[in-house]
Amino acid sequence: MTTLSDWLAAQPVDPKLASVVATMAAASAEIAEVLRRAPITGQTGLAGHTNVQGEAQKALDVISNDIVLNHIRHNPDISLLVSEELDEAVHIQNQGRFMVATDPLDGSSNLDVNVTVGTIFSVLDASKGLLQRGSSQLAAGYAAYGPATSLVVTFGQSTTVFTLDADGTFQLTQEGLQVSSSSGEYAINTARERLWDAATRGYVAENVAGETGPAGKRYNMRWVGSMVADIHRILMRGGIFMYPLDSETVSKGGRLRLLYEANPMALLIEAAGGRSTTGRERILDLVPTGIHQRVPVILGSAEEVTRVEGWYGRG
Ligand code: P6P
Repeated sequence: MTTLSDWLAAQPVDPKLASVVATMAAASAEIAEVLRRAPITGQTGLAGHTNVQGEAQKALDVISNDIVLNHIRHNPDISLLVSEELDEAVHIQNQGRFMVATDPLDGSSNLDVNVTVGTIFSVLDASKGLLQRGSSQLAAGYAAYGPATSLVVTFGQSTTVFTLDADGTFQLTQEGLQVSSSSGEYAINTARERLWDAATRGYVAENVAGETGPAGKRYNMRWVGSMVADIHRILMRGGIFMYPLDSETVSKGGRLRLLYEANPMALLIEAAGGRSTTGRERILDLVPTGIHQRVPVILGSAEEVTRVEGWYGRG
């Protein structure tokens, strides 16, 4: 087996950039350990305050953010941190070339029912400012805390999967992921159907119509309610993930955050041959307006995303 550190050493990238991925992997391994025992140690439940999104922070949101911050502070090549759990960007030190944008514990509302959650991260050149297009990302990845802890990373050209071993090292378990177009799985919160626009409604109706409908194949709907879990399934066996604009989210620009959810996931999906869009434009082309900006997110197999765009193109 190849360890993450051996694999990183063999990548044609700046070793300092590789060290940022290693830092986020080490933070994820520590978070995985905390999550595994949280019901025993009593670290579940609310932290008693809200984040910039106005969402009640769970104790583990804050703990995970602190773990990431602690690891980042020990990497001299990281100078800036943007986190869902912090209102403002944090200057770690002046010299480091890299900035990390992270959702330290995405999907944490699932923790109480022991469903997969994750840590999402994006790596950018700190000298180019906080609000860079997703296409400027130098690396992206996530840890999925499920039956196994998976670490999925890209430097933009391919998407690679590692699995956390009992000794705390990540072992290479899959290389060169390709988002399959043959899957008939779509992920969307169908309880919001009454809020959808015509494009979302039209695309989903084609899926529901199954083999005899315009899509010409049978579909299954999967919605975990944890972006990392849904995206990991799509990377591993195809499909499409949708959190589109609807009549409720339109006022905020969307539900999911651009810098530390949509952009890193879009880079991972596109590096695996998939596509990412807001419905009208490529996610990685968006120029952010703020570090906590929300956007519509539609990403997954190229064929499915293209069909969704066709519905948006109908006006
Ligand atoms: P809903 C989790 O809170 C999250 O940010 C994503 O991980 C997930 O995909 C989405 O929200 C779930 O949203 O509306 O189904 O609760």
